[in-house]
Amino acid sequence: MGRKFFVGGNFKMNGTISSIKGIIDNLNNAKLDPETEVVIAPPSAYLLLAREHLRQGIEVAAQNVFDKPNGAFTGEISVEQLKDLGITWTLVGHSERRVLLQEEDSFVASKTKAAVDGGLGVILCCGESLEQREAGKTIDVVTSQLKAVADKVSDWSKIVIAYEPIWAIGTGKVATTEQAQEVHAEIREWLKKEVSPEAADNTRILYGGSVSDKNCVDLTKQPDIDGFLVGGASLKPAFIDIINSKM
Ligand code: G2H
Repeated sequence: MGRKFFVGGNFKMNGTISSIKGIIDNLNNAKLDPETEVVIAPPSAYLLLAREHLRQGIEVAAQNVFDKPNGAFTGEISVEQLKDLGITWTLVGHSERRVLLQEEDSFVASKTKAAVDGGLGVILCCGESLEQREAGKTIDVVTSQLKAVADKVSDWSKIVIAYEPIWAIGTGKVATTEQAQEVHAEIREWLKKEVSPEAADNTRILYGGSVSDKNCVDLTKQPDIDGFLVGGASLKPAFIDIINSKM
């Protein structure tokens, strides 16, 4: 079976009750490609609202989760609490958290393990800075971020990888289709060697970083690009066109 195309919308710290309801109404009323899996990730305060208003068949993701089951962890949300809200996915390791909140690879891996063990799907983000790319370290950086997870997690069936070069995030500077494909192919090769041939065949690898309705169609034609993690454009009506970019 082929890998099902996957489009995630990462709202980041954007939106209000009214604007998020508007995005959801738009999704509920749109004709979406049935061959594409769609997941939206609103800020945590709006997860329940999103789940309650969104039609069945579109899933909701948290933007983050904690690696402990419960207790004195002010400000954090557990896997069980997300499941209690009907949330089936979580993002983990977004570069904005890795950079701004100094989340280390081992912490990202620990959260991935907690989420997978608890039965959540994980959109595991990885990617290099411009400085690392220019130093020729892209593959080393990305594979070491992934290796930290592989050291703790052996079942990758609930993990979707999102390759998001930091220099392309929110900058309007999208990676070229060749740059993205090259890294995606290397990630798949790494999965084959370090996890399993089955994980290499089945794991979806998304591209993220300034994806828009203008650049998405070319990216879909690359053999190792299995979907997108969309930030800014997921807040706009163009998100529907990105979801339907394979049609
Ligand atoms: C990368 C992406 C979504 P944007 O962060 O995760 O955001 O599409 O705004 O670059």
